Amino acid sequence: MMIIRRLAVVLAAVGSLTAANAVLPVPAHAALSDCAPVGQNCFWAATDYAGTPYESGASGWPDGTCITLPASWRNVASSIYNRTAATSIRYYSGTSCSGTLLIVLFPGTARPELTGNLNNNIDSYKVTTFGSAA
Ligand SMILES: [Ca+2]
Repeated sequence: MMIIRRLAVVLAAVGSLTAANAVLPVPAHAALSDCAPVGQNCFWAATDYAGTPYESGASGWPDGTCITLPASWRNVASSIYNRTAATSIRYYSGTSCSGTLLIVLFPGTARPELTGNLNNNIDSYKVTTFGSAA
């Protein structure tokens, strides 16, 4: 009986530790740094940059270069990050930059939560030197 009581006390302590951990604030955008190195265009399947990003090249490519995501990353992204210093990125709903232009991210900008027709819809993207009309 004593053992059961002690076990109950231990379990209660563990439970309160778990509860305490659960209420700790999660730093906002902590996982943006997972998109590395600088110059990448990153995609996460979850919102708030949670999990492992898919990293794809972006900076230094000729204006208008279009990249179709690998099949396993099409219609998947729920958060994105343009981690470049001077490249705008246009995201499209279809492969080969077809379909709808969903969103444009300027250099160094990100979206923690894609909503509406942006969510789970990106198939390809096009890079443009920031400020270029291309
Ligand atoms: Ca799509």
